[in-house]
Amino acid sequence: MSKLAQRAAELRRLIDHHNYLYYVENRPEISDKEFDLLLKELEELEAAHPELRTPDSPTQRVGGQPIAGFKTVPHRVPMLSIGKAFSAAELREFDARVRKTLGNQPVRYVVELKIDGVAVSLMYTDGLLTLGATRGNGKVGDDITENLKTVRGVPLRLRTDKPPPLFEARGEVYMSKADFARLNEEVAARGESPYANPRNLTAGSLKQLDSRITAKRRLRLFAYAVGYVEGLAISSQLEALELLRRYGFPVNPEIRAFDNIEEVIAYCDSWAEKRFDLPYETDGLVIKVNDFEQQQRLGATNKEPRWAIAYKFEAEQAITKIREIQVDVGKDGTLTPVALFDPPVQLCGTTVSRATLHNAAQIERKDIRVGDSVIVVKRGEIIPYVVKALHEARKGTEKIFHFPTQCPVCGAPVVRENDAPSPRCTATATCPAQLQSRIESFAKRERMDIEGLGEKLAEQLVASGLVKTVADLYYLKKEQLMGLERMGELSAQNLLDAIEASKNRGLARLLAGLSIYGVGDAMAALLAQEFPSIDALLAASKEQIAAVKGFGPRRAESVYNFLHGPGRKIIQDLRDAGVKMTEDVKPKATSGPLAGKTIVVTGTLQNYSRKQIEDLIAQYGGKAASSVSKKTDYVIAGDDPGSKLDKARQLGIKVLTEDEFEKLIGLR
Ligand code: 3BD
Repeated sequence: MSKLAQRAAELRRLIDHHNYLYYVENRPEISDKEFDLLLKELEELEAAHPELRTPDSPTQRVGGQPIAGFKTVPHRVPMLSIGKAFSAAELREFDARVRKTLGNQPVRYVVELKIDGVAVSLMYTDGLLTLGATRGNGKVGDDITENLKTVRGVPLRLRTDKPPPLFEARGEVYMSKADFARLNEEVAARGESPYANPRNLTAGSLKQLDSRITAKRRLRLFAYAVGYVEGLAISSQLEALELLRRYGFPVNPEIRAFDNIEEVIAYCDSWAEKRFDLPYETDGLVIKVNDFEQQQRLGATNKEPRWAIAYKFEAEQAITKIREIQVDVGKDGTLTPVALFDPPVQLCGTTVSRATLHNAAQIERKDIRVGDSVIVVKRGEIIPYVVKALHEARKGTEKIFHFPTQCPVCGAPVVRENDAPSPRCTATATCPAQLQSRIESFAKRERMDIEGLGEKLAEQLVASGLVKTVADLYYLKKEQLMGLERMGELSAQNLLDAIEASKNRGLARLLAGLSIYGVGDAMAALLAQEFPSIDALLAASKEQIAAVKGFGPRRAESVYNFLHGPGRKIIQDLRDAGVKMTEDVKPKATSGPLAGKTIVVTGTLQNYSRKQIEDLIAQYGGKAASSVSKKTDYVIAGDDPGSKLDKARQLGIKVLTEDEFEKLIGLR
């Protein structure tokens, strides 16, 4: 061999070795710069001496000439789809079916993260990558060999001296969250519409007719199965994964094996939140029967194996960028940061263009900056929130967010007390933003329940100067209301009737409606329980208030200062208007069917809201708790019960329907 040929071979070996360390073992030994130097030397050598170029040379990874179109290729073994489970209960059903078919033999399950990418097949002939294909419809796919050669971590040659004559690896091609964030921004900067998620951008990249474009997309691979093989016997999934790893494929490090379904479920649950910290997107986990002989006996339907199931995570995630952080002023003056997204993202069927960042403390703790790429999910499928910023996708142009020093609505100074989570506008009485949200909050169903008084009307009442405190609502005149835009006589009368009807909601709901810092619905109820009339409360000292369950000195101080400061006149005006200032306290049951019992409610009930059923439980001497444990006595299950029901069954806790509960306390 000539000196140059020797050097070329040496460079190929070195580059392959360092690629392997980087993409498979995740422990690089040289810097990116040093790596680039090796690659550059080989490229130059091959350019000057084309006869030295081999088909498995790492220089082939940068992509070659564009092609006219993809050939369709059949899969030697069909690439099956996979059944889905959305709850622990469905996993238990899967396990029951598996064990029934196997006549109760012991079963070992392999659990893999379900990478949210694009499934592909890689065929090796005598150890050399000869065909790479998409899954297509499972029977035939597209020949995308040139594109797959550019995927980081795909071995161009198997790392073995004795390769089988034919070997097919299957896996998921994916893009890291950070690469997605950066590349999608480039896509948008070119004026093209951005991709919704890394999977779509991966699919788009694999469909490029010019593999040089694919090469720039920094795609990666995790191998998860062996497809067609000749000249090799493999007897389990764990063996297959081990072989793939030995042959040089990246295999996901989070794969585990378990001997029973409860451990499988616990492992799956352990990923519910942790998955957001992974550098790539996952949409669930795949559970596979390990033993190939057992797999064979379980067989497959015409599209899915009966020996595997995908457990899907609840929350959809999306990656976007924070264009700006806006500041809203809440009812107690708290400044709430709101992230505005660019581009807006689709989540659970709606377009999300903004989400609250909660408070200054959260922004600091999560280190969220303007310009950051972030992961957004919907909590309970409704309210979007920012899980985390992708710090690894930063470019250095991101800006630390500083709260304004003046209220963005009224211009009053803003203060942040020692360890308060957010700064507040100090113009408690006069800031229109605070006043408007206090009125909205006062009129809400669970407080004074003034029908028809929502955001729009609250804004009008404040802007017109008719209302400066919530007490002013009770002094409104019909003629004044009719002076407001789009307010006829009928609507004005309806509003006055609704305000009149709100006078007898009782002290707890009134206190909750006053927007006293630190006093929400639950705290107001506790306060009214202890001091069932406003006069009793006004007569109470700070210490007496602090002694109320759940209060303490800080909250007590806030209540006391309100009652004897800005709240004094408001309360007087409310009283003069005839608003009820006492609470009809229900006697606490110390006996009765639920005395000393702890009860958890899950799912949607027919006849009660969550608060109503919890009140009922308390009224009959029981305690409502939010999570199921060994100490739980009953679980009341409504429609769509969650994991609490599974947990209760597991722990053997008595589960009641709504009817059974009503019978238990003697309502039926
Ligand atoms: C993954 C099938 C079996 C071998 C069939 C059990 C459906 C996409 O990380 N195992 C994995 C992953 C995907 C898998 C199997 N293991 N099938 C797996 C998979 N760790 N994503 N998939 N696929 C791959 C699919 N793709 C497109 C359209 C319909 N189905």
